[in-house]
Amino acid sequence: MAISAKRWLMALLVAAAALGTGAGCARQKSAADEVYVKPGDHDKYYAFLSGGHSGQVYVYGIPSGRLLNEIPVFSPYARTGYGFDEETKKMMAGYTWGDAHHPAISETNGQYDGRWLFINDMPHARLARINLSSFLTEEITGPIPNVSGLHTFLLTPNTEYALAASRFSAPMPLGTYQPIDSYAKTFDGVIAAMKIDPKSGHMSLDYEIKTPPIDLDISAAGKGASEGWAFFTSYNTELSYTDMEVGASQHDQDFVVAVNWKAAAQAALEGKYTMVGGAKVIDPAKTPGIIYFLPTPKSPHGVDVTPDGKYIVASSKLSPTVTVHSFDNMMNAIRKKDFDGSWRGTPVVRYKSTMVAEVPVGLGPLHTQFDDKGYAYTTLFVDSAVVKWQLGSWKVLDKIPVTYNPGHLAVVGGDTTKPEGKYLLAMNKITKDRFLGVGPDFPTIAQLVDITGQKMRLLLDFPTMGEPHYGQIIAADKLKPLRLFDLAKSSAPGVVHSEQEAGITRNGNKVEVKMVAIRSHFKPDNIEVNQGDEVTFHVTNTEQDENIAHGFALDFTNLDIEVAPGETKTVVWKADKPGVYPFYCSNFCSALHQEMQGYLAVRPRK
Ligand code: RUQ
Ligand code: CUA
Repeated sequence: MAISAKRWLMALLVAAAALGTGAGCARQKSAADEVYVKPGDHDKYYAFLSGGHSGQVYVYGIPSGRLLNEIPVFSPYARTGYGFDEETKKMMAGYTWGDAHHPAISETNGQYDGRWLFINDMPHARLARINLSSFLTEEITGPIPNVSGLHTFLLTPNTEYALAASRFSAPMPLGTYQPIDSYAKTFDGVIAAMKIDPKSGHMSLDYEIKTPPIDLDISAAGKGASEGWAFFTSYNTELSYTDMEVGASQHDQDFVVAVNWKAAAQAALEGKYTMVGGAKVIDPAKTPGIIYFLPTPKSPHGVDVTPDGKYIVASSKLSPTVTVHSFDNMMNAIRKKDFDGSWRGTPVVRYKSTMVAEVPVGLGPLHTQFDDKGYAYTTLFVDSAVVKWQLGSWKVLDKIPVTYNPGHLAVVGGDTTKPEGKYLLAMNKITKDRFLGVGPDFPTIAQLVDITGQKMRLLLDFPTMGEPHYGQIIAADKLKPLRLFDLAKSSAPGVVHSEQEAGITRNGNKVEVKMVAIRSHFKPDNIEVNQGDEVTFHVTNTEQDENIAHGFALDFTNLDIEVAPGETKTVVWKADKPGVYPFYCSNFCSALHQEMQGYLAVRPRK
């Protein structure tokens, strides 16, 4: 008995060992293992998420979900003094907020090239460009003429253009009064083509295309097979201007607007435009071949183009389907003039001719991204889920609940010609019960999902800042972040390269201070001016050691900047009130950081 019991135990141990090496090994890593980045290790990906009406862009490490940086774009940011110094103040042009929706990393051959990140400000119709080496905002355009509510824009596959569109139609040029009830006759929609300089990234307006007063919503660039085209969803083909939730939801179909941007650029070159509000505006009714309407069910929101460029996928807010249009079919229909009439001079392509599938994804589809294996992923706002479906078979394969009500989603490279797959990030609108309470304003939430297997698998929740609308995820090795500014090469206004060059000069009542900040003092650190003087400080951090930033904060004023190693920033201050103003380094930099201080004395007017 004893022996057989022993044997039985042995057999059990052998079986357990076999399980350990066989079936045990095939066991999936836990979600915690997969997102854990151990201290000192780095994340494999960057995620750039917009901050909505915070006006900023937030940078996260993926898969850890760690918040790495806030990049100020449309709103001032005291931490770095963005919006406080002369250069960024000028860029912001007096605005102190923006509503940042759709970040877009610059592309070469339809793939993220890691040079710049562009982002829109809807209410002021501006675009901004962040340098992805310095992670600083380098450019903000002025409001783009004739555009009201710049909700969507796209980058063409080689970053030739940013095509931006108006969500709100308005009389052109902006500033023109028309009675609101003349909407259908006197309001216009606009698609604006901002040309991007390939070297500097600088944006300038090339041409615009007029559309009927529909609400242009979301857009995607054609690529591969469809390069040269761009696609915009629209709602409100009803031309409603009041009680929109009812008025703009009447039609069974609205339009995807297909734009041949290369043909439009050519038409602009040939002078086929009229100048309106300082823009070359092309009227598609007078210049055919530039835009076409693709009927698409029920107030479509997101539109996305498959990695090969062959299909255009539109998500219908008010129908439980995504509609797939074939680009080839569209081109054939255009060639054969297979139209369902026209609307305001623009051909309406026959729906049955372009549509190849209505994929029954579920309720409230909003946005789609793609992976590297021929699958598509669509967010369902109403169902609170992400759905996986297959290109070609158009079959729905899997559905994962997310918490709650997702808007956009991002797959690594998921809108490019070469998605990486691997992860999907759902950006959800409602958090409810997912985090510790922090008062009635809940943090927003992103959820990281593993998409390498047949079934999607939730890995991680993390809170997001502001309201992320869209985000893009790029492999970390595609970016080469700058470590410091090269002081020797700097020609910034007022730069000094050593303490010998620092000093104070006066010209009438204008005082110019060229100041050095270096561990752990300012030079000069005692400054005397007269009441009424205008004082310009150029503060140079002459350090050439990584990660040693200094601050310059002047007490009792609105003046605070942070200066990175090798950087110079300029601030201007009017010495209105006599007194003695301490200034200090506001960024902890050294053991004697607390000694890094000085005085500015303002002598009273005699
Ligand atoms: S939108 S939730 Cu501003 Cu991008 Cu679709
Ligand atoms: Cu410099 Cu603290």
